[in-house]
Amino acid sequence: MKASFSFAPGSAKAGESVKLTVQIADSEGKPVSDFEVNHEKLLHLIIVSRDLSFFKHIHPEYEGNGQFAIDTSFPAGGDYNIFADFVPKGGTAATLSEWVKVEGEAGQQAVVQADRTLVQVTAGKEVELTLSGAKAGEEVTLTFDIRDAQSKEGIANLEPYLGAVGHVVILSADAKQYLHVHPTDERATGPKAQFATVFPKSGVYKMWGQFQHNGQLFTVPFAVEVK
Ligand SMILES: [Cu+2]
Repeated sequence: MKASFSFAPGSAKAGESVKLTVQIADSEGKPVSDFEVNHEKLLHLIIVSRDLSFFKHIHPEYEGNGQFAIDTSFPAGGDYNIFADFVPKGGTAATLSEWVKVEGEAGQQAVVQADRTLVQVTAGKEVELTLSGAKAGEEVTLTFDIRDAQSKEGIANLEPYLGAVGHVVILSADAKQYLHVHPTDERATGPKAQFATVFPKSGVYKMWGQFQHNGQLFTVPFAVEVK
């Protein structure tokens, strides 16, 4: 299977809205036109910059004949990796990716480094990440502990996002490994949200946890080192 990404009209420029079209086709180039609903959507698109400092998770509209489209924008010029995550009808989950170029002035590029402390503050929330282990090839439980940043009180009324307590995307620092992550209890509402995954190899991985509270979606990034 193949996912092809294209921009209308022709190219994407930093800071400008552009129509991104995704065409899903089989190995013979025929459109794949039936999809299973997975996490409430037919297609999940993850877009990251080369240095993984930029992350976007969006859901294009299905236009039929294996084609999806959405209006989106990019903050700076440079290379972006787009991942299409979907389940063809009767098939197994697929993640297909491609690098695309965005015109315009490049942003500053940083090396992906493991965080020294796994606490992040965003959107009025303080989120602490704990890993049950950090060894390649072993199942690891990721626990996100979500508190109010001011009162430090645990938030126990998280709302479902994409049908579960949260959604986590993990990429290796070179963006070559896209990890599938599953909530251990989809119906949890906080303050703890737990997920299980397996890191395939040693190295630095970046992850983004996405949660919803009071109707507001928030995204917390973490970078961890796996031995
Ligand atoms: Cu999604």
